Amino acid sequence: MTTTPIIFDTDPGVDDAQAIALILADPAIEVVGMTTTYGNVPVETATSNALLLTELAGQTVPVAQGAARPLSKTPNPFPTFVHGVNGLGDIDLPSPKTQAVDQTAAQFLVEKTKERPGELTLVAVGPLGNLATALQIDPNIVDRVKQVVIMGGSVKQGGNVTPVAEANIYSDPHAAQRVFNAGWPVVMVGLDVTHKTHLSPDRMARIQAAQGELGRVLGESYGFYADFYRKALGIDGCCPHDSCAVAWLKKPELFKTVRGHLNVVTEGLAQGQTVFAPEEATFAEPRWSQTPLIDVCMDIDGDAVSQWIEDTLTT
Ligand SMILES: [Ca+2]
Repeated sequence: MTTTPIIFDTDPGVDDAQAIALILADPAIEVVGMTTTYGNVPVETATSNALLLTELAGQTVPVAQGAARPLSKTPNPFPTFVHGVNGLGDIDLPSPKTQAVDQTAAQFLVEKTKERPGELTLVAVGPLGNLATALQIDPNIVDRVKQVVIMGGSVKQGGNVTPVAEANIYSDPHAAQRVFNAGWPVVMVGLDVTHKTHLSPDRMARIQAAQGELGRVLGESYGFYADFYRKALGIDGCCPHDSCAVAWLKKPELFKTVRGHLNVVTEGLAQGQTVFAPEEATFAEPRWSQTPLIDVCMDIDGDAVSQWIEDTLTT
Protein backbone atom coordinates (compact mmCIF):
# COMPACT_ATOMS: atom_id res chain seq x y z
CA MET A 1 0.00 0.00 0.00
CA THR A 2 1.28 3.50 -0.78
CA THR A 3 1.03 5.63 2.29
CA THR A 4 0.85 9.40 2.50
CA PRO A 5 3.18 10.76 5.18
CA ILE A 6 1.82 13.89 6.85
CA ILE A 7 2.45 16.30 9.69
CA PHE A 8 -0.84 17.46 11.17
CA ASP A 9 -0.86 21.03 12.51
CA THR A 10 -3.84 21.40 14.82
CA ASP A 11 -5.67 23.25 17.62
CA PRO A 12 -8.02 20.55 18.98
CA GLY A 13 -10.97 21.50 18.95
CA VAL A 14 -13.96 19.20 18.34
CA ASP A 15 -13.63 19.01 14.56
CA ASP A 16 -9.85 18.64 14.94
CA ALA A 17 -10.50 15.61 17.17
CA GLN A 18 -12.62 14.03 14.43
CA ALA A 19 -9.84 14.65 11.92
CA ILE A 20 -7.19 13.25 14.29
CA ALA A 21 -9.27 10.10 14.69
CA LEU A 22 -9.40 9.83 10.89
CA ILE A 23 -5.69 10.22 10.24
CA LEU A 24 -4.89 7.72 12.98
CA ALA A 25 -7.50 5.24 11.70
CA ASP A 26 -6.51 5.29 8.04
CA PRO A 27 -3.67 2.84 7.39
CA ALA A 28 -2.81 4.69 4.17
CA ILE A 29 -1.88 7.81 6.14
CA GLU A 30 1.40 7.87 8.03
CA VAL A 31 1.25 10.46 10.80
CA VAL A 32 4.87 11.54 11.14
CA GLY A 33 3.88 13.95 13.89
CA MET A 34 1.46 16.53 15.12
CA THR A 35 2.22 20.17 15.81
CA THR A 36 -0.06 22.22 18.01
CA THR A 37 -1.16 25.84 18.07
CA TYR A 38 -3.50 28.08 20.03
CA GLY A 39 -6.75 28.71 18.19
CA ASN A 40 -9.84 26.95 19.44
CA VAL A 41 -8.07 26.69 22.82
CA PRO A 42 -4.80 27.85 24.43
CA VAL A 43 -1.79 25.96 23.03
CA GLU A 44 -1.21 23.98 26.25
CA THR A 45 -4.77 22.64 26.01
CA ALA A 46 -4.29 21.90 22.31
CA THR A 47 -1.18 19.87 23.11
CA SER A 48 -2.88 18.00 25.94
CA ASN A 49 -5.83 17.13 23.67
CA ALA A 50 -3.56 16.01 20.81
CA LEU A 51 -1.66 13.71 23.19
CA LEU A 52 -4.83 12.34 24.77
CA LEU A 53 -6.57 11.64 21.45
CA THR A 54 -3.46 9.82 20.21
CA GLU A 55 -3.37 7.69 23.38
CA LEU A 56 -7.09 6.90 23.08
CA ALA A 57 -6.46 5.77 19.51
CA GLY A 58 -3.82 3.39 20.88
CA GLN A 59 -1.01 5.04 18.96
CA THR A 60 2.27 6.81 19.58
CA VAL A 61 2.91 9.93 17.55
CA PRO A 62 5.33 12.74 18.41
CA VAL A 63 3.53 15.95 19.32
CA ALA A 64 5.43 19.26 19.19
CA GLN A 65 3.93 22.33 20.84
CA GLY A 66 3.93 25.57 18.90
CA ALA A 67 2.43 29.04 18.67
CA ALA A 68 0.79 30.50 21.75
CA ARG A 69 -0.35 33.73 20.08
CA PRO A 70 -0.63 35.45 16.70
CA LEU A 71 2.47 36.87 14.99
CA SER A 72 1.35 40.46 15.44
CA LYS A 73 -2.36 41.03 16.02
CA THR A 74 -4.04 41.12 19.42
CA PRO A 75 -5.35 37.62 20.22
CA ASN A 76 -9.08 36.98 19.82
CA PRO A 77 -11.02 35.50 22.74
CA PHE A 78 -11.15 31.67 22.62
CA PRO A 79 -14.40 30.37 21.06
CA THR A 80 -15.60 28.52 24.17
CA PHE A 81 -19.21 28.66 22.90
CA VAL A 82 -18.19 26.47 19.93
CA HIS A 83 -15.65 24.02 21.39
CA GLY A 84 -16.00 24.44 25.17
CA VAL A 85 -13.28 25.62 27.55
CA ASN A 86 -11.39 22.32 27.21
CA GLY A 87 -11.77 22.24 23.41
CA LEU A 88 -13.75 19.01 23.53
CA GLY A 89 -17.20 20.21 24.52
CA ASP A 90 -16.37 20.40 28.25
CA ILE A 91 -16.86 16.64 28.65
CA ASP A 92 -14.90 14.78 31.33
CA LEU A 93 -11.43 13.94 30.07
CA PRO A 94 -8.58 12.00 31.64
CA SER A 95 -5.14 13.63 31.65
CA PRO A 96 -2.75 12.40 28.98
CA LYS A 97 0.06 10.12 30.18
CA THR A 98 2.49 11.10 27.45
CA GLN A 99 4.31 14.36 26.85
CA ALA A 100 5.18 16.63 23.96
CA VAL A 101 8.64 16.33 22.40
CA ASP A 102 11.36 18.76 23.43
CA GLN A 103 11.21 20.79 20.24
CA THR A 104 8.98 23.63 19.06
CA ALA A 105 6.46 22.97 16.34
CA ALA A 106 8.42 25.11 13.87
CA GLN A 107 11.68 23.28 14.65
CA PHE A 108 9.87 19.97 14.25
CA LEU A 109 8.57 21.00 10.82
CA VAL A 110 12.04 22.10 9.72
CA GLU A 111 13.78 18.95 10.99
CA LYS A 112 11.29 16.39 9.73
CA THR A 113 11.26 17.92 6.24
CA LYS A 114 15.08 17.74 6.24
CA GLU A 115 14.94 14.05 7.14
CA ARG A 116 12.44 13.32 4.37
CA PRO A 117 12.80 15.97 1.66
CA GLY A 118 10.01 16.01 -0.90
CA GLU A 119 7.92 13.45 0.95
CA LEU A 120 5.84 15.19 3.59
CA THR A 121 2.47 16.84 3.23
CA LEU A 122 1.62 19.44 5.86
CA VAL A 123 -2.05 19.41 6.78
CA ALA A 124 -2.76 22.61 8.71
CA VAL A 125 -6.16 22.96 10.35
CA GLY A 126 -5.60 25.80 12.82
CA PRO A 127 -4.15 29.32 12.75
CA LEU A 128 -1.00 29.27 10.61
CA GLY A 129 1.69 30.60 12.98
CA ASN A 130 3.68 27.35 13.13
CA LEU A 131 4.06 27.15 9.37
CA ALA A 132 4.87 30.87 9.16
CA THR A 133 7.56 30.50 11.83
CA ALA A 134 9.05 27.47 10.07
CA LEU A 135 9.25 29.58 6.88
CA GLN A 136 10.96 32.31 8.85
CA ILE A 137 13.64 30.10 10.42
CA ASP A 138 14.27 28.11 7.23
CA PRO A 139 12.88 29.61 3.98
CA ASN A 140 14.22 26.56 2.07
CA ILE A 141 11.50 24.44 3.66
CA VAL A 142 9.32 25.44 0.69
CA ASP A 143 11.44 23.18 -1.53
CA ARG A 144 11.28 20.20 0.84
CA VAL A 145 7.53 19.97 1.38
CA LYS A 146 5.44 17.94 -1.03
CA GLN A 147 2.23 19.85 -0.43
CA VAL A 148 0.47 22.10 2.09
CA VAL A 149 -3.25 21.48 2.67
CA ILE A 150 -4.91 24.27 4.64
CA MET A 151 -8.31 24.19 6.28
CA GLY A 152 -9.23 27.85 6.35
CA GLY A 153 -10.52 30.78 4.39
CA SER A 154 -13.61 31.39 2.34
CA VAL A 155 -14.21 32.72 -1.15
CA LYS A 156 -17.98 32.84 -1.73
CA GLN A 157 -19.40 31.57 1.56
CA GLY A 158 -18.59 34.63 3.66
CA GLY A 159 -16.99 34.21 7.05
CA ASN A 160 -17.81 32.45 10.28
CA VAL A 161 -16.23 34.88 12.77
CA THR A 162 -16.91 38.09 10.86
CA PRO A 163 -19.09 38.56 7.76
CA VAL A 164 -15.98 38.02 5.64
CA ALA A 165 -13.41 36.10 7.72
CA GLU A 166 -13.02 32.41 8.55
CA ALA A 167 -11.76 31.59 12.07
CA ASN A 168 -8.32 30.10 11.34
CA ILE A 169 -7.33 32.91 9.01
CA TYR A 170 -8.82 35.62 11.24
CA SER A 171 -6.82 34.26 14.19
CA ASP A 172 -3.53 35.08 12.46
CA PRO A 173 -3.98 36.82 9.10
CA HIS A 174 -0.32 37.86 8.87
CA ALA A 175 0.82 34.25 9.22
CA ALA A 176 -1.80 33.13 6.69
CA GLN A 177 -0.69 35.65 4.07
CA ARG A 178 2.90 34.33 4.34
CA VAL A 179 1.91 30.68 4.25
CA PHE A 180 -0.44 30.98 1.28
CA ASN A 181 2.15 32.88 -0.72
CA ALA A 182 5.44 31.21 0.20
CA GLY A 183 5.67 29.50 -3.19
CA TRP A 184 5.10 25.92 -2.02
CA PRO A 185 2.20 23.89 -3.46
CA VAL A 186 -0.89 24.96 -1.46
CA VAL A 187 -4.45 23.70 -1.47
CA MET A 188 -7.06 25.72 0.41
CA VAL A 189 -9.97 23.76 1.86
CA GLY A 190 -12.26 26.50 3.16
CA LEU A 191 -15.85 27.22 4.08
CA ASP A 192 -16.88 26.97 0.41
CA VAL A 193 -16.63 23.20 0.85
CA THR A 194 -16.77 22.59 4.61
CA HIS A 195 -20.15 24.32 4.94
CA LYS A 196 -21.52 21.93 2.30
CA THR A 197 -20.45 18.91 4.37
CA HIS A 198 -22.61 17.87 7.31
CA LEU A 199 -21.87 15.06 9.74
CA SER A 200 -25.25 13.86 10.98
CA PRO A 201 -26.09 12.52 14.48
CA ASP A 202 -26.79 9.08 12.96
CA ARG A 203 -23.35 8.86 11.44
CA MET A 204 -21.72 10.05 14.67
CA ALA A 205 -23.65 7.46 16.69
CA ARG A 206 -22.20 4.71 14.50
CA ILE A 207 -18.71 6.22 14.76
CA GLN A 208 -19.02 6.44 18.55
CA ALA A 209 -20.08 2.81 18.77
CA ALA A 210 -17.09 1.68 16.71
CA GLN A 211 -14.34 3.70 18.39
CA GLY A 212 -14.33 2.63 22.05
CA GLU A 213 -13.17 5.29 24.53
CA LEU A 214 -12.05 7.53 21.66
CA GLY A 215 -15.61 7.14 20.34
CA ARG A 216 -17.02 8.41 23.64
CA VAL A 217 -14.90 11.57 23.34
CA LEU A 218 -15.86 12.05 19.69
CA GLY A 219 -19.57 11.42 20.34
CA GLU A 220 -19.96 13.53 23.48
CA SER A 221 -17.90 16.47 22.17
CA TYR A 222 -19.95 16.27 18.96
CA GLY A 223 -23.10 16.84 21.02
CA PHE A 224 -21.79 20.18 22.30
CA TYR A 225 -20.47 21.23 18.88
CA ALA A 226 -23.63 20.22 16.99
CA ASP A 227 -25.70 22.42 19.36
CA PHE A 228 -23.70 25.37 18.09
CA TYR A 229 -24.31 24.39 14.45
CA ARG A 230 -28.04 23.97 15.00
CA LYS A 231 -28.16 27.58 16.20
CA ALA A 232 -25.60 29.03 13.80
CA LEU A 233 -26.47 27.31 10.51
CA GLY A 234 -29.78 25.59 11.26
CA ILE A 235 -28.40 22.15 10.35
CA ASP A 236 -28.88 18.86 12.19
CA GLY A 237 -25.28 17.90 12.73
CA CYS A 238 -21.97 19.69 12.38
CA CYS A 239 -19.56 20.78 9.69
CA PRO A 240 -16.51 18.51 10.00
CA HIS A 241 -14.21 21.29 8.75
CA ASP A 242 -10.85 19.75 9.55
CA SER A 243 -11.83 16.30 8.28
CA CYS A 244 -12.51 17.88 4.88
CA ALA A 245 -8.79 18.71 4.62
CA VAL A 246 -8.00 15.04 5.27
CA ALA A 247 -10.67 14.01 2.76
CA TRP A 248 -8.97 16.14 0.14
CA LEU A 249 -5.80 14.08 0.60
CA LYS A 250 -7.63 10.80 0.16
CA LYS A 251 -10.55 11.64 -2.13
CA PRO A 252 -9.60 14.61 -4.32
CA GLU A 253 -12.11 13.43 -6.93
CA LEU A 254 -14.90 14.51 -4.57
CA PHE A 255 -13.76 18.16 -4.81
CA LYS A 256 -13.74 20.84 -7.49
CA THR A 257 -10.69 23.08 -7.29
CA VAL A 258 -9.88 26.31 -9.07
CA ARG A 259 -6.36 27.62 -9.55
CA GLY A 260 -5.60 31.25 -8.80
CA HIS A 261 -4.09 33.86 -6.54
CA LEU A 262 -5.09 34.15 -2.90
CA ASN A 263 -4.48 37.18 -0.74
CA VAL A 264 -5.31 37.67 2.91
CA VAL A 265 -6.53 41.03 4.20
CA THR A 266 -4.25 41.58 7.19
CA GLU A 267 -5.58 44.85 8.63
CA GLY A 268 -8.77 46.83 8.95
CA LEU A 269 -12.47 46.01 8.93
CA ALA A 270 -12.08 43.05 6.55
CA GLN A 271 -9.14 41.56 8.47
CA GLY A 272 -8.83 37.84 7.79
CA GLN A 273 -10.78 37.89 4.53
CA THR A 274 -9.31 35.66 1.80
CA VAL A 275 -9.54 37.35 -1.59
CA PHE A 276 -9.33 34.99 -4.55
CA ALA A 277 -8.42 35.97 -8.12
CA PRO A 278 -8.87 32.93 -10.41
CA GLU A 279 -6.05 32.38 -12.89
CA GLU A 280 -8.43 32.70 -15.83
CA ALA A 281 -9.90 36.03 -14.73
CA THR A 282 -8.42 39.33 -15.84
CA PHE A 283 -8.88 42.45 -13.77
CA ALA A 284 -8.12 46.06 -14.67
CA GLU A 285 -6.30 46.30 -11.34
CA PRO A 286 -3.54 43.64 -11.37
CA ARG A 287 -2.55 43.84 -7.72
CA TRP A 288 -4.53 40.73 -6.68
CA SER A 289 -2.84 38.53 -9.28
CA GLN A 290 0.81 38.84 -8.36
CA THR A 291 1.14 36.07 -5.78
CA PRO A 292 2.04 32.43 -6.55
CA LEU A 293 -0.76 30.25 -7.93
CA ILE A 294 -2.50 27.95 -5.47
CA ASP A 295 -5.49 25.58 -5.67
CA VAL A 296 -8.71 26.57 -3.92
CA CYS A 297 -11.53 24.09 -3.28
CA MET A 298 -14.78 25.62 -4.53
CA ASP A 299 -17.16 22.65 -4.49
CA ILE A 300 -17.49 19.24 -2.86
CA ASP A 301 -19.66 16.16 -2.81
CA GLY A 302 -20.41 16.66 0.89
CA ASP A 303 -22.54 13.52 1.27
CA ALA A 304 -19.79 11.35 -0.18
CA VAL A 305 -17.20 12.95 2.11
CA SER A 306 -19.42 12.34 5.17
CA GLN A 307 -19.84 8.74 4.07
CA TRP A 308 -16.06 8.40 3.71
CA ILE A 309 -15.58 9.80 7.23
CA GLU A 310 -18.04 7.27 8.63
CA ASP A 311 -16.57 4.38 6.65
CA THR A 312 -13.02 5.20 7.78
CA LEU A 313 -14.04 5.40 11.44
CA THR A 314 -16.29 2.33 11.51
CA THR A 315 -14.26 -0.30 9.64
CA1 LIG B 1 -8.89 23.27 13.85
